[in-house]
Amino acid sequence: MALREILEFPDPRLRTVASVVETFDEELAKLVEDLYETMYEEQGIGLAATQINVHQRVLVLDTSEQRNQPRAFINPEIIQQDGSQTYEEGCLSVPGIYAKVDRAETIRVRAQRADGSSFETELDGLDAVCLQHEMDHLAGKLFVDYLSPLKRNMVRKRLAKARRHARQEDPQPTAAE
Ligand code: QAP
Ligand code: CO
Repeated sequence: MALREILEFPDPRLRTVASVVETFDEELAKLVEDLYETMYEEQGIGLAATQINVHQRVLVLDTSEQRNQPRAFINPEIIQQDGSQTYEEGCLSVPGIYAKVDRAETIRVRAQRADGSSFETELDGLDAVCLQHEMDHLAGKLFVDYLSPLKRNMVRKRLAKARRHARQEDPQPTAAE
C-alpha cells in the first residue's frame, strides 16, 4: 500500500477523461488499496483515480461514521436517477473550499469489483452525492465547474494564496551542517 499525492485545482491533469478498465489484475488491486489508504489518510469520504493522476475508471467511497465501510466502483455507470438534492460539497483536490451543488437524490449504479465481477446498487443521500461527485472526476469535471466563472476564479485565487502561505510557513529543510 502507498500514500499517493493528490492533484489540486487548477492542475490540467484533473481534466483528463479516464479510460475504461479492461484488465482486472494485481496492479488494479493495488490501485484500489492506494486509493483507500490515501482517502483515509486525508480524511476524505470519496476519491477518484483521476485525483492521484491515474486515468482509469476507478473510484472509492466510505461515507460511514466509523470509516469502516470501504467501497470500490470500477467502470461505474448510473443506469437510473431520480429527484434532486443539494449538498455542501468539498473535494480533496480543492482543499478548504465548500459550495452547494444540486445532484440527483437517488441513483442506481452498475459497476465492477476489483475481481471483475459486476454488481448493481442503489444509493441515496450523501452516498449518491459522493458517487456522482467522484464520477465527475473520471470525466475530468470538478464541483467548482458548477459555480459561476467569477466564483471559480475566486476559488483559484484563494487556493493560490493558501499555497503561497503554506510555502512560507513550511520552509524546505536545508542540508545539515
Ligand atoms: C466528495 O470529498 C464529497 O477541503 C468527497 O480540507 C464531499 O472527501 C461529496 C476534504 C462532500 C459530497 C459531499 C475536503 C478534506 C474531503 C477538504 C471529500 C479538506 C479536507 C473531501
Ligand atoms: Co473531489
